[in-house]
Amino acid sequence: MNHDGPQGLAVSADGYTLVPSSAELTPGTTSPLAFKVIGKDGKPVKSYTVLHDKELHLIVVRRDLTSYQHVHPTRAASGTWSVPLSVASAGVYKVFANFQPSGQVMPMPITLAVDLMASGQFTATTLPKPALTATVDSFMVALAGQVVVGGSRLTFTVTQSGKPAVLQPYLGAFGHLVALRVGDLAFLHVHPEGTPGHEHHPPAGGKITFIAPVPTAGQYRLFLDFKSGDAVHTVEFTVVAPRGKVEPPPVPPHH
Ligand SMILES: [Cu+2]
Repeated sequence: MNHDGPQGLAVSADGYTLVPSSAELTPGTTSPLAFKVIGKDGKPVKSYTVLHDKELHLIVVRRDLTSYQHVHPTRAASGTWSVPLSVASAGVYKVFANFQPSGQVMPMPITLAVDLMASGQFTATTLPKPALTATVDSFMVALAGQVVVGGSRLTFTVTQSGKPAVLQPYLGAFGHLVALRVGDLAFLHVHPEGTPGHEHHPPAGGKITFIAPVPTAGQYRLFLDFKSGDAVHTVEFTVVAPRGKVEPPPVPPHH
């Protein structure tokens, strides 16, 4: 599997399978979501490498790219993960588990995903148009940098009442960015610029920069988690990676 490309399109990959204990969610209630990651030996995986302070990151989003949640389940000794989860409305929810099992030949994070169904009247939300600013809670966030195929340098500037926001470290970084491709919800693991673990000082001017390796032209929905005022906030952007702006690298001649 090409780990640089999009992930999260399969429930089973690289010998690992995501197995939820139920395929259903009940809208309007908080109930435990339980699941296992089954390994190559057919048993639940019990040994993980910590990524961004956690053994496993769980992203939940409705298929129309609304209702985004990024939560951290706890693991029982048996290998079963669980997290209290509440979804407000009916619809099909895609659940991504992002983790790195210990002992892989080539240690790489893996993202598996499964659809869970919340029964009831479903009204799809239209994706917001591309925009370079977005608001969440009392924050305004401006996005600078063009999303391009191959690699994009994106800088988010977080302000509050017109002044740079005071950002606090959250899970070993000052921001966490997930990009989902519109159409198939392919999951892009986006790394913050700089060396993780060395970001001890808040970034100047409320700025957070990421390198986003967008694999194809098309629309993406970006979800940026940041911490300020002792609370985690998630701001969302629709962006377009244009076609043909960046030439693919030349194919080396064969001898
Ligand atoms: Cu996480």
